[in-house]
Amino acid sequence: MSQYRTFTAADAVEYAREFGGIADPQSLVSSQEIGDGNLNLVFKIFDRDDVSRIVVKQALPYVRCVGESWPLTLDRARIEAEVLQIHGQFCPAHTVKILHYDPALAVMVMEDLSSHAIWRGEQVKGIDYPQAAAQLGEYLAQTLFHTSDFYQHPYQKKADVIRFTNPELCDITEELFFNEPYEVHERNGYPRALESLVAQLRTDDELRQKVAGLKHRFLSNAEALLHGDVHSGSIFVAENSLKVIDAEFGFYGPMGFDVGSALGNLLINYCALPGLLAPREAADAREKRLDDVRTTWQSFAEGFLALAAEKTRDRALAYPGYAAEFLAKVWRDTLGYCGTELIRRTVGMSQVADIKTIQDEVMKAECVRQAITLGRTLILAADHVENIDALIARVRQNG
Ligand code: SR1
Ligand code: MG
Repeated sequence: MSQYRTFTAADAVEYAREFGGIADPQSLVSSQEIGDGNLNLVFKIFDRDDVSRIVVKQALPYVRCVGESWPLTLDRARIEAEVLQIHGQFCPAHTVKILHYDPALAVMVMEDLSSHAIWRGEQVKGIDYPQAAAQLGEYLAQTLFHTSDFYQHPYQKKADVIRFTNPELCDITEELFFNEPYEVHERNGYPRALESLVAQLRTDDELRQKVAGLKHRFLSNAEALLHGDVHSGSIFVAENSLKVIDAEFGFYGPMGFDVGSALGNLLINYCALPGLLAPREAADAREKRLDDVRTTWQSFAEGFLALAAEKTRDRALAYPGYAAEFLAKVWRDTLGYCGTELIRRTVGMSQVADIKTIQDEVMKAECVRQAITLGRTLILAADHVENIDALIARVRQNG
């Protein structure tokens, strides 16, 4: 077992040579630290021709975007690598390939995705990837079905619930999604012009009760091995390709959390587009984003039902009609978690480029207002929005 130390650029090259599985390891000569997320170091490793060949990612023992005052478990690297390996087993086409990992160093080596771009950045620029939503729905269906009680042996499922118990990372989500946006909190950040709207969230009893229910289900519904942080910044896209990365928030939780997080990020982009693009381009891009929302859900739902019909192993859960009934519960959760993602990304700590890139402060406040009101509507109306058409209609009504 190696002892933990924080990697330098040279360490990362050395490590990639040893564990990258490259035929000519000595051709790897340099690296660049490119991590722009909140938590980790990420090194791209280059060969002599300056071609990026492989990625080395290391967890730091604290939250990178805050500093050493917020310590964080290194075990998240094990969770990330093992979740991605399991998701890769069930959905290899859309899961980044983990080539090697070392729990003691909290390091993993993974395939280079330089031929791809981060989906969020592309959405901010108004660049469309018509196949991405169907592929994301496929990833969600495959990973969530195959790790659930529909498919897993009950002993294996229970062992995996223990193996993927992830208290520190779940605690971040529990605070950032379900508590802080509904309190006065030093980590919150939103346009001052929206103070009264945000203050109303704190005193809205019906909303707070719904959020309590969503948090309770997040805490206790061990339905499937979630990615735990499915947002457009954790998804690489290229022409006809989509790869999900960054599963350190993985744990056994409610399926609707992953699906709702995915839809919530698409809808944040929808709300932000008028602040990012000229009016005609923004209108076109908004329609495409709504298509993405529809396609992601449909691809997930159809994929899940097809897998359930064909591959359910549990005799009781295989009873005709049960999978569809369960999917209706996932839909209601999806709407609720989608709403909490919209609110936590605009009121809470984890702001996103879709909003941050908007230059005009008045426009930014208007886009954030839309995201907050849409989030609130979805949380409150989750039990009454019957299907994807009704969701799209609600989004349009919101503005
Ligand atoms: C302190 S971590 C803040 C956020 O960044 C991650 O990507 C997760 O979304 C988390 O909520
Ligand atoms: Mg991440």
